Amino acid sequence: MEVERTLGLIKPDAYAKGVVGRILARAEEAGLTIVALKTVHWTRDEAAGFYAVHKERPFFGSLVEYMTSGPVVAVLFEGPDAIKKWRDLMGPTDATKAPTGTLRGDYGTSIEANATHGSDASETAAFEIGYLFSGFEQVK
Ligand code: FUP
Repeated sequence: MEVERTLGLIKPDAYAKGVVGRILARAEEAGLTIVALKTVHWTRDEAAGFYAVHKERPFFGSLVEYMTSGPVVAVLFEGPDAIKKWRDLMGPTDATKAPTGTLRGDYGTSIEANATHGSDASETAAFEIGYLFSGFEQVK
């Protein structure tokens, strides 16, 4: 398995619930290493830039509103097959359909307030990692 890097977000609903530490522990137990970590509270422009790929979608305005409603923890993960590993841990997008034992199933409440984000491919991981972390911060 190739060692990859991926970008994870712990979203405002999970931050407000106080489950950041538990989510990070589950990532580490799954074999992901935390290379870089910080808390941000996005402006509307910052959230819109991160989700620019979705800007024509009907849920975009609501998503930006939600992602600016509170702090978000950004994590640069590294590990074998990291992109898939973190997405498997998150579970499906809609938290109401996500199984117990996945992060979204355990900590999310809706398709929007779904606890976590993860890059879906190596190209998006490169964009998202660069959006959150400077080159200096990415050195381990
Ligand atoms: P995912 O890759 O699982 O995060 O899902 P998507 O890239 O399809 O969607 C990105 C984010 O948009 C989701 F995390 C939540 C939000 N979203 C909605 O609010 N409503 C929708 O119908 C679909 C996605």
